[in-house]
Amino acid sequence: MEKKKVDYSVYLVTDSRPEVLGQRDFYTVVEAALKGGVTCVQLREKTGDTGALIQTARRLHEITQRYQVPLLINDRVDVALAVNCEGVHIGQDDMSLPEARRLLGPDKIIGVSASTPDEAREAVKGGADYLGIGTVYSTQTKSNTKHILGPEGVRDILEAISSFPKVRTVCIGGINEENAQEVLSKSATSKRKLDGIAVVSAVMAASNPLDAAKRLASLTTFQSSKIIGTRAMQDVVSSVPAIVKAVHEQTPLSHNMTNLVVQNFAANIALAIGASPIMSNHGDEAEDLCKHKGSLVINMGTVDDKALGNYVKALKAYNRAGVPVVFDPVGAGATSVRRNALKTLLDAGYMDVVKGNENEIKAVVGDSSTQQRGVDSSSTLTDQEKATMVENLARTKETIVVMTGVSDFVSDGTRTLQITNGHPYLASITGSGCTLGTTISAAVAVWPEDNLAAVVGAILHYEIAAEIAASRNDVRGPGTFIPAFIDELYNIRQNTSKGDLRWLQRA
Ligand code: 3NM
Ligand code: MG
Repeated sequence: MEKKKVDYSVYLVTDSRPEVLGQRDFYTVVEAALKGGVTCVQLREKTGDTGALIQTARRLHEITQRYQVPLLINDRVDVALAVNCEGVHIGQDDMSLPEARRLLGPDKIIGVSASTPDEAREAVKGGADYLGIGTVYSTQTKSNTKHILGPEGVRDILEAISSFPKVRTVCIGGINEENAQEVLSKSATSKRKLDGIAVVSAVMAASNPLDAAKRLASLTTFQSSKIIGTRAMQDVVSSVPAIVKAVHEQTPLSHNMTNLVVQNFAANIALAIGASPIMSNHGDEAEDLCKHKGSLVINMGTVDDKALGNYVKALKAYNRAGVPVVFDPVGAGATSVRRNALKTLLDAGYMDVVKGNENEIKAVVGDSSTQQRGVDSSSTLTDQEKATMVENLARTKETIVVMTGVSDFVSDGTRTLQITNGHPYLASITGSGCTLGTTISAAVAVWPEDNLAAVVGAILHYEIAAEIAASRNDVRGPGTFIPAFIDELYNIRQNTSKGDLRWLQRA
């Protein structure tokens, strides 16, 4: 069993005391939990003779091995050595980490309890394989618990170890089916989330340990991000016609500080959806422009020092006026110039919407694991990872985050949606990402009551227009697609204002 590959998602800590176990057989309960989907077992016995403990550990190890699940022994390095199981878990008052490591060698798993950021950092620096972070909620199971951390306290600890990506983490203390998902999502930072939950009573005291383990396993596979259900999606989509119509009727100003490549195209797209475009790159003009009903798009696609100064000026003016800003960090991870521009802009003010492709959003998160070649998009993340990333970023920046791609992911930190509309031609023309930013800017300008719905409305208007255009007989490729796309953006807006919503059936 390779220790790097251990799954910590549902970590069972055993307890054989009658007040937890009742009349039931210890081994039967643990085996039921393994059948239900427990991924890691810790034998925790605080009393009893060493000989008996070794016997229990040996018998338990035979069971866990059948399920290919690691067995760790609480506190007792000697017992772990005697039965040659996968490792130990040590508390702050137990044998020290260096001593345990010396006895067990590099291949055994050593987990350490941490209840403060300092304890966590020290354990990680000392080579702990995972941390048991607790106590999350008050619990009857352990008497000498220290701080009650809550999800926020767990989050502070995850934050403290954010520069140590290899150490795994579980939380412990009062975790059950009701609060597991909340703890996982509220403790997550943009850089990392818990690898699992550790429970005693939620499984050991459950009337049906197999089902209890199964339900916990199903909660943790979704981890922190849950793509919202159809019901909530319908609620968001139900306001889309009103949003498209509001742009048409209110003609919001879409102030674009955008790159040289797409200025003309973006202005045409803005006109097609019913917005009023102004392409102004002079920072001092923002002071006047932000007085109108509208919003600002900052697109750093052809950034230079002068442009950056202008973006900062405009961002501050719009922030002062409380008027929305849409940020498009084009090519953000590609060069050091762009990474610096990104940092300058993020530090300079607040963005209501951050929209980018996978590499750009990774750059905003601060993940430099993939070097972006240019402004084109590529993908290494699964849908679930994308959903988690946008949700975490949206929550920490208190903004709406859009990650575009074959599927788009949109989140406000609580509601996370996947949108699968669009057409491959959008990837074959220049400026399709940039002009989506323009479309979003018009929608957020007219729909302050729900920025997430505004962004979803803009994406659906834009991507469904692309689908309809691409299916037209006169469209034979990306070139003929462009004018047809502008037509269909215009047609959707006109139809919606007349109450014809057939286009939205494609959502
Ligand atoms: N360690 P339950 S809390 C074994 O805070 C243990 O380090 C804790 O039991 C810590 O899941 C705890 O029944 C008991 O609340 C957790
Ligand atoms: Mg201990």
